[in-house]
Amino acid sequence: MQNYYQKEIETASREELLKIQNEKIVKQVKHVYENVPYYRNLMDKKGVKPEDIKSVDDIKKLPFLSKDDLREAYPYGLMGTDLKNCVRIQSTSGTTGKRVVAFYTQKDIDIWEECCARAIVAAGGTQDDVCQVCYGYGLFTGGPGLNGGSHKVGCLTLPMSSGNTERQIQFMMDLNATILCCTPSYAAFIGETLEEKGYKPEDNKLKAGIFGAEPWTEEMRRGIEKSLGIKAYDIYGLTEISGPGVAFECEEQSGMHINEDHFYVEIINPKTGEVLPDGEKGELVFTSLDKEGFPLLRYRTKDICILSRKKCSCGRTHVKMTKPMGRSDDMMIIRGVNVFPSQIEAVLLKEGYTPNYKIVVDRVGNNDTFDIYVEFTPGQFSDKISDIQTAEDKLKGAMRTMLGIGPKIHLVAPKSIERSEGKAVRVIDKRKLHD
Ligand code: DLL
Repeated sequence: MQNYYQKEIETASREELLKIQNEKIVKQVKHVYENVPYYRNLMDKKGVKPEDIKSVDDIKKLPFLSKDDLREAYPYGLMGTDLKNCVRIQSTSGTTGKRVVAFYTQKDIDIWEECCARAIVAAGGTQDDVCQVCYGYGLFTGGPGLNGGSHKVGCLTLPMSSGNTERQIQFMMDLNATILCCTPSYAAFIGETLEEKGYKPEDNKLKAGIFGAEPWTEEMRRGIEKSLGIKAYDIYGLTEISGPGVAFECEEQSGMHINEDHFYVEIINPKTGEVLPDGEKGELVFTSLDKEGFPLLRYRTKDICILSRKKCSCGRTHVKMTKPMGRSDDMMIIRGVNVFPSQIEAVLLKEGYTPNYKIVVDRVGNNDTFDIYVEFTPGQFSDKISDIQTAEDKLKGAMRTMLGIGPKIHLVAPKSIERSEGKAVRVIDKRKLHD
């Protein structure tokens, strides 16, 4: 039997869906033009008026928004309503300078949680389930989003947040968790830990997992499914557009249905901005059709993927996106945290080092390793092990404060990191995250 959280809209015909989108976009553009001066300026510069937008076909006339705009308009410049109408902010993980602060009205939160509820039901969730949420709670959207979705479905919710694996396992076993929500790398780690403790997959009551927030492969999916004895479903989202639940996998496990009644999606050529047809690979762009607090239009995600409108056996009609196949910027996701090389550079300069460094990211088993090689400046150079250790620890602490995760620091002799004649290659990412 097929299960849906909101059957009517999840299985609406394309015509019905289009009608809803067309009605919403006309209202939304008018509202944004009248209430968000920052975006009104962009529209004026492009010579587009709200009257020019009569349907979603006209969206391509609108200007794009990028992370740079978000930074420029930080913190309140892209709000669509008075602060007093908002009830929550969420933010991207541990990033200074690049931090995105998104505002939500109660209606925004309800819709966001409904999107997460759709994902949970698509993974087989019902009110008989015990849903263990070990995404981080707080500013990160993972915990609050899935927590809200789990409540909406009526699952018994275990708001674990991330970390403390011993406790996660104890609760999972003692309280018979049936659905696990966390990053795929943490799911794999939980699986390994269970195995080390001598548990077999059939010893737990889990039946499904809802994993996202970072890239993962089909191979990793198979590993997690085997070690936990579950079906593992992908979920996608980003803070700017709401959080998890922008798109989610159904039982076909072959791409994620985008909640098109709330988010209009385009794929563009990241170099030219040209809109590409379904089936072509490009950058995902979202327009929120009914967000009140933070109503972004044509937001460039930097995530590269392909859309497909092939009929899905689950009965859902909403377009599917492939797993993100990479990014069109230099953002890395390490242990679930978004990291930009520019942040690392900022810490090095602040701590008195030169920006001669190399970042090496790898995956050992299912865990990300994160190493930064940094040159001592000639004045700081020491060959005393204790001095090196102290300096490495201090730099690691500064990195942790900036990034939210601590890399392993290797201080090396001045001028020992090779110089490049062209573009410096500072990041070596050895993980194979895309099939
Ligand atoms: O990661 C929201 C989220 C929480 C999604 C929990 C799923 C589950 P941000 O911290 O703003 O929000 O990071 C958004 O993470 O642009 C992608 O590059 C990446 N990302 C999110 N989901 C996936 C996924 C949350 N399923 C950025 N596969 C996005 C690959 C993903 N990458």
